This record gives sequence, C-alpha cells and structure tokens, in this order.
Amino acid sequence: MAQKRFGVSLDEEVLKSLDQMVIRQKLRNRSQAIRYLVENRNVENGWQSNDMVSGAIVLLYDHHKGNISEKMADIQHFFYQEILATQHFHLDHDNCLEIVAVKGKAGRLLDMANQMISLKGIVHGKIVTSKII
Ligand code: NI
Repeated sequence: MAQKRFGVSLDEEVLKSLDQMVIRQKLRNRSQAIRYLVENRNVENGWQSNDMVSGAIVLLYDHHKGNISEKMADIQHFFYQEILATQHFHLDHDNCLEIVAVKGKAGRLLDMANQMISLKGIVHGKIVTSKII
C-alpha cells in the first residue's frame, strides 16, 4: 500500500507519551505508533450496533461518591441479559475495581458501558470487546 507523509503538531506532553508508547510497545518509530493507535481505534469502533460482541467493562470507582453502588446495581439489573458475570474487588478503603464480563449486541453493550462510565465517582472506565464470528 502506498505510504503518504504528513506533518503532525503535538503538545510536548502528548509527544512525550507517544515516545513512551514506542518504547513500551516495542514499536519501530512514531509513525508505527500512530498506525497502532488508529488500527486499535478501528477495531473498537468498527462494529455495527447489531453485531454480536463479547468482552469486559473495567471500572475503577470510589464507592462513597454519589450513591454509585446503588446506581451500578440498577444498571446491571437493567442489562442482566447481557452480563455474564461481575467481579468486584475492594481495593482499599475508598476504591473498588469492578470487571463486568459482557456478551450481546455491540450497541447495547456500548450503551451499558457509557451509562456506567458516566456515573459520578468513576475514576476510570473502559470497554473492550471482540466480535463473535
Ligand atoms: Ni468495593
């Protein structure tokens, strides 16, 4: 495939984290790092909303904030047909790690993940899925 060059302007901090990624992922250079990021993004977002996918929603949250435990339970009961299992770890006095294994239509899983990730008290949340062929 023909390759094209283009100029990229990045803040120093962003460039620094790109260079760290090159080292961490053992990539050849910045170009390969950008390709890696774009390809990953496409994998995560390339599904049609009716495609069957499976994966996990990983959440880190402070269970003292905004009634989050109750709201998290409400969401999980609403999506009970898509949830295979939930694992909850009490990391310390405040923080919880929750891993929700999911299977279902991509659109519904994304909807579930977004509802969870937008709750007050979430420190970090991410959904990772693969298409079931
Ligand atoms: Ni906990």
